[in-house]
Amino acid sequence: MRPFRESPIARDGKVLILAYDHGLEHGPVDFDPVPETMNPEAVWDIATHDAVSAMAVQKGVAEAYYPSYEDDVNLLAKLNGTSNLWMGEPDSAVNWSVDYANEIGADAVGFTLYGGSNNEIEMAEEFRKAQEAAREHDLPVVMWSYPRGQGLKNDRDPQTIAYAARQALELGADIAKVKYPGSTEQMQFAVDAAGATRVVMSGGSKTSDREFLTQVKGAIDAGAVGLAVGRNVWQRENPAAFLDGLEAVIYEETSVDEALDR
Ligand code: FBP
Repeated sequence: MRPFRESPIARDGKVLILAYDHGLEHGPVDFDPVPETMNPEAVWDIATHDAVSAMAVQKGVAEAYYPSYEDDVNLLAKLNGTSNLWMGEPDSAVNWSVDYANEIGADAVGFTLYGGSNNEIEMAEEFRKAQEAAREHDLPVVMWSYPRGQGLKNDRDPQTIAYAARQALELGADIAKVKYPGSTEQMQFAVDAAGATRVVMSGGSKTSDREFLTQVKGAIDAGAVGLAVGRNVWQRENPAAFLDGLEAVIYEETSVDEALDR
């Protein structure tokens, strides 16, 4: 396997994935705070910021818009996804193949695993197919490792998040995208559990600039290689200014105060 620093979705060994699959996962409600974000072009434009090392989208958004952005943005093909209209046990349909993502020009693939769901076994088998196909195309694999489902009481429990990070290693992901457990120490436990698999923090619903940058700083200090974020960037009135701050914390490892001054 090639060294992570040379990964097509990393910059100097760090990662900032801009996620924009919310139209499927949550529905148009996520675009309400900044109505222009309903138009995918508005978010592809945000992804041209230097801080963004890849943009994660579903197949339809890649097919329709990536050709206009392929010179400026790295594509992370989010292979599976479910709508919020689905009321069953957590599950995620595989919406495109790795071969097709590769044909469109993907630089990496992403896949959700709901560990603990009654559908975990099928999801892990689908992940196996995608992971092995990605290896054939030399595409890095990012696992959205989100324990959830009937039996799960608290998906923020540090043990659960470390388990999610470990699942990503055990199943062969290059990067595990996990929720921030709440402190640097707890995140470090997840990073340790992930071993050779790199860890990125998952964004979550929008918080204040300082609160979010503090979490990101906590993750970086814990050894995470970066962030996969959606709403905390494009639900802001000035996403480019906030990306300047994230760039400082992730790539230059500045303090939060310094990043807020950018
Ligand atoms: P956010 O930073 O907006 O949370 O986006 C990250 C992400 O994983 C998206 O890729 C996805 O659409 C969303 O979160 C799923 O959120 P959840 O399933 O936790 O509601």
